[in-house]
Amino acid sequence: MRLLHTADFHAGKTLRGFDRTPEIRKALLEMVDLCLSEKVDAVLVAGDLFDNANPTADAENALFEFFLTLKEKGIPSVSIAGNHDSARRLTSVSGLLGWVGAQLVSELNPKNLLEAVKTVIARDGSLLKVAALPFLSERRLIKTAQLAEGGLGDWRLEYQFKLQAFINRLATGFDPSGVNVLMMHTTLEGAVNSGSESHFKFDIDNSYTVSSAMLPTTAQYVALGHIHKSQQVAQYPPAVYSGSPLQLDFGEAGDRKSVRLIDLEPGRPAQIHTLPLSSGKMLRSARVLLDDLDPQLEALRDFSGLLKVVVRVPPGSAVAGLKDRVMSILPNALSVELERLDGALLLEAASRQNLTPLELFSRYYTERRGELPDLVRDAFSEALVAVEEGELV
Ligand SMILES: [Mn+2]
Repeated sequence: MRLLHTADFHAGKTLRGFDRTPEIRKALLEMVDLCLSEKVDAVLVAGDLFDNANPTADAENALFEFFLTLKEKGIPSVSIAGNHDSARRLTSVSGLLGWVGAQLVSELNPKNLLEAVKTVIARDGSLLKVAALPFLSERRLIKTAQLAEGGLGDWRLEYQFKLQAFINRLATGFDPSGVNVLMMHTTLEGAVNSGSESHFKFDIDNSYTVSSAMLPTTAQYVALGHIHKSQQVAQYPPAVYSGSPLQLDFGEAGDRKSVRLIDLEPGRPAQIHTLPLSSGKMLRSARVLLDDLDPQLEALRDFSGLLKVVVRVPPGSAVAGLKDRVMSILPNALSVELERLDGALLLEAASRQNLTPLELFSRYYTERRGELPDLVRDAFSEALVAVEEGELV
């Protein structure tokens, strides 16, 4: 059996007001083509189908078109909700999607956790079991745990132990006569984030991380989502981030995007291959000096992707109209930032129109404290989902 593993579509994503959904749609159709040329038997999507809790109609259209096209080709799929998704919103369409062979687990049923172990008859007719664990915030996890039937463990223990109990319970739904896979949207310890400057490893004491020691050895493959950089984090069982299908943020500039193909037989080790994707635009951050600006901008004209331009200006320089000047030479510059040569950021009182709440927060954070760390970004996104779902007042 051959599986295709992908994650982190972020349909509905805008970058500094620029809608990435057309690129996401293309990337999803590119994946369907790969499914056909590579004879894929089932697809796994490890969360963050959408970029936010209230995705645009175009974003929904792109995602549903993906599932419908897979259905036409006879390829079943299993997806989970990620931290950017509204679990409740996905739950509202999961019944319908199930009718086109796209199984979706967005929330755990505390009365029957094994509902999250999906049985798939793959295109080649063989049996696949997917233990599909959606993203669980600490808040949601505690709520589910409190409601769950007894005997799962001590809920006073920390997040990891609670999650471990869920993983163990789901693993009891595996079937040794078939192929068994665990899918999660989480941070596995040892994962490396995107962003060339910050090759930092996640803190072990971050309660949202999962240790590879928690992964069941009965899983033949662990399909991960959440980290956008493609990487294999653990060997036994193999735990892999497929990464996002396109460079979603300037922190991912330069990342090569791909999907994983996994060849699996019951009871046998996985054979894992990486296949590149080419649909998304390239992102690039460029630093230029105010002195001698135009030749430096001209040199960037060959770049056909999306640009972030940081202009370094000596203290006291006049910067009025600078942004327009950059944009007139480089219409593909989504963002023009000014940075004084002493390192301080000079933010223009630029238009806040078309910026998402996350972009506004990111700008606010950058202005006050510097580069927005991914962990803070995720915490903000999660809080935003909770507010939009009316869980926090
Ligand atoms: Mn994501």
